[in-house]
Amino acid sequence: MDKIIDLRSDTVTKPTDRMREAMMNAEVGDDCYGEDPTIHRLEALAAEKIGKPAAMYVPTGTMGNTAAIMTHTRAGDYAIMDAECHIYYYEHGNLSSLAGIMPIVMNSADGVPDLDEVEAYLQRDPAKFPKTSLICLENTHNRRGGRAIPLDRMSAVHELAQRYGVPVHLDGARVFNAAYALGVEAREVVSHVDSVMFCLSKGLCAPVGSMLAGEEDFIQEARRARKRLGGAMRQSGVLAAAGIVALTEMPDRLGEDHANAKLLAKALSQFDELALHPEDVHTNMVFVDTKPLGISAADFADRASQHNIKVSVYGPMTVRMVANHDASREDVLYAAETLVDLVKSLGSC
Ligand code: TLP
Repeated sequence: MDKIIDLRSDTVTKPTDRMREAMMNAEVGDDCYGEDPTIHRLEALAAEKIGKPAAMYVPTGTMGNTAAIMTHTRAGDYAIMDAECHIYYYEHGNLSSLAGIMPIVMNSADGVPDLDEVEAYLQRDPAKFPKTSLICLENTHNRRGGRAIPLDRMSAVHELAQRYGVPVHLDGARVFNAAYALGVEAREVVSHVDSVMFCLSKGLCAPVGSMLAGEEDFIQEARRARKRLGGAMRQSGVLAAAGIVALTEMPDRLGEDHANAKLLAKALSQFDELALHPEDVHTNMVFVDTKPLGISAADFADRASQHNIKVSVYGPMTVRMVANHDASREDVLYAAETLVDLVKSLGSC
């Protein structure tokens, strides 16, 4: 196969023809004057789809999360989150360097902090201890296997947080994948949090952009945080036009990616030593532990790339593959077959 099959992430997806066409024809204005009609349309559509009163367009998911944290908290406060969450693990300490937050990281199998542990922080006397002013969740949870967190796990955290008047922010970069896997509307997932960031530029294929959604006054304040972060843009309607196509046309096809990920996992599950269980693949991500193969993740990725398959090195001994729009069923079948041969050739399984 000549084509490069890129399974490193769903972020590698290119804009569809319909997106390119919409971008070409987008009506634009200066969004810093509030004059971009396409941005207005995207923000209204996003708010409506996600079931929150208001939404704001941001260039990246990282900026959306950072703006949310800056808006919900004050410097010196605690924010509670999972140790493997994107905000803590990948966002270059923005929560501390830009929002002045002390992260309290907790560990759990599914990425939802333990309620008793959370409550112990919420009960601390704010006169003596830093105030816990935010709890962050992630759904789907990237580093926990692309897991779709069940709604009762989210609502339990939300109910507890509400009792103490503390908001919950969701890193919902892939909230439409979560909704698809749970068989509910995205707005239902988001009904268990106060604010959400979700990405248009991952499985939904937009070239750029994410949304931050929440109450009107929260979003109004978050616009100031976005400005401080340098994310207030001018004729950004040209990008938002692709975002509108992403939101209207792409969520319903995410099931194809989930089925392709499952196919890949099923093929590799024939090797008992890999301990890869297809039922643990909830959405579009497949993780492979390369340790039983006796090679590093980088070595595995290198060997896969010799067969035109790109995978992502997710840890010294962990490889991640993400099914996405730009890798067809045929491509994934080829990748599955090739990776099975690769594993066999290593001879340790
Ligand atoms: N995730 C990327 C990498 O940064 C790891 C990927 O390939 O998965 N939240 C979650 C849960 C994410 O997975 C990501 C990107 C973000 C936020 C950040 O989005 P961007 O890249 O738009 O800042």
